[in-house]
Amino acid sequence: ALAEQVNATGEKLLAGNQLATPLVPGAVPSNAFLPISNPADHRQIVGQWQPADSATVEKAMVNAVAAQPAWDRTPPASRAAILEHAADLLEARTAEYIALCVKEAGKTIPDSVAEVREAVDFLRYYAGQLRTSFNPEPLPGPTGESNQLQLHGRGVFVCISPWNFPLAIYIGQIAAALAAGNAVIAKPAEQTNLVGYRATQLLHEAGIPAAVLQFLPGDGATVGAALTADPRVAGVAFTGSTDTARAINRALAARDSAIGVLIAETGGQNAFIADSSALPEQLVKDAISSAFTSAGQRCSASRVLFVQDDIADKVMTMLAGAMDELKIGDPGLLSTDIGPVIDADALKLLEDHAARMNNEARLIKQTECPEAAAHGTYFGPRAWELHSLDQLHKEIFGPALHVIRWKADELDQVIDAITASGYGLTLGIHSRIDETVDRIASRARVGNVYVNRNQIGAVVGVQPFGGQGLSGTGPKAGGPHYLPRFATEKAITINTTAAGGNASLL
Ligand code: UN1
Repeated sequence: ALAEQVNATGEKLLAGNQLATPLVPGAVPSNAFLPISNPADHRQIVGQWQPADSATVEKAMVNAVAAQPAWDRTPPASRAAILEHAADLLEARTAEYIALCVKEAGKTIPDSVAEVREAVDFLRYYAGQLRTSFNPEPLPGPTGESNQLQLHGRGVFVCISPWNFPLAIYIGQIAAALAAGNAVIAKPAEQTNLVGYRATQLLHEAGIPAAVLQFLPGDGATVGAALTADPRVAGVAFTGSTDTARAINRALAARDSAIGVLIAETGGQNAFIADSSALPEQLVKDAISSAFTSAGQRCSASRVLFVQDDIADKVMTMLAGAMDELKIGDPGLLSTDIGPVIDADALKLLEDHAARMNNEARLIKQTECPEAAAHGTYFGPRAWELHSLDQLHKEIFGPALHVIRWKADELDQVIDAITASGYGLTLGIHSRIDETVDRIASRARVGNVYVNRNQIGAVVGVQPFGGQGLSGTGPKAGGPHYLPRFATEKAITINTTAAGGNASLL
């Protein structure tokens, strides 16, 4: 029933020629229209979008600067109530947002359901934290003096979000930035402007003032670069590639203005380590789900499975068998396990990687795509056996798994090789030996460790998500330290004696 509802909503969407335009009060609309195509079938046009021009970027900045102080003075409980209202609206319109994620981002229905769930969770989590932790806190001090610690928005925050979680991460970043009292300018990935546009409208409907949250679609080189170079920007929340995070960091640092804050969640070269005590059936099931769910387009996904040599042949045979069972196809069908990758550029990177791997490594399995996939950007899941992690360079973003064997006395070397990659996002461990689990978990320099389960799908408030090193700056999204990073602290001290005029704070 859900699939039918989603597909009916999706058909209506396609028929309605959806349009995503900048949401910037007072801006003059441009005449440029760019098509949005369905990754599962690029002949299908889902809608159109209008990139923001430089006059619109400037207008957004002026609006945001003017609107932020009043938003910051809005009591935390009132800001929280708006975010909670947005969560209710989103839940009530789940089918519409699932359809958008399926049609614009090529996400499967289960992935899209999880996406809406996570967005709702982010709204409620930050709203809850706002209610409990953002009220002025009285501090101790000598008699005749009153001290108070307050949290305020930093000013204008820019949120730059990825296409792989077009709703959850888009809303998660914005919800935190707004909760803390900032005005927000949101620039989603170009591939998923429609989801961003509709989510922004929903937040406005819930009560966020139009100038406090503005939607600014555009490409990274023009809109993104103009925003991050602007001295009026207090901070940037970014999820995407490590290279782009570096460029943003440089742009913020180069400004002749206040030192900007960067909260970045970037890539991973995530490993899964299994020793000979692992249960092969469970290991293969968890490795498949970690490597191939969402067509492997998660920064949390498994890229390298390190398996102890005693069980390696058995695991690889089982892996090949299980990969044969994967259903690749239309993300709008509930039976589909793996949908398309996002676009032709992503597919090209994967195909180039596959060509190199076919030369340098042993192909364990290539799952074939059905004929119907010819019009979409599909990449059949693949697994190769490598002899060293050095054979992988940058993050590979798609359904590609690499297997490396290790011998009993090589465990520390395996962990050190993972650390040497520089990335530090997720790590999976499959072992029934407590000492081994402990040794790996304590030595590894990563943000999220998952033991005897899959290594994706962090739940807001349960598994705060984010990494270290090349994988990001922290703090972890959906954890207690994320929201405070969007705020600045102000301590107020008042002389309350008669000499101070008996002043007090409201
Ligand atoms: C990302 O892929 O950009 O745990 C990060 C997970 C997700 C990953 C999101 N929270 O699988």
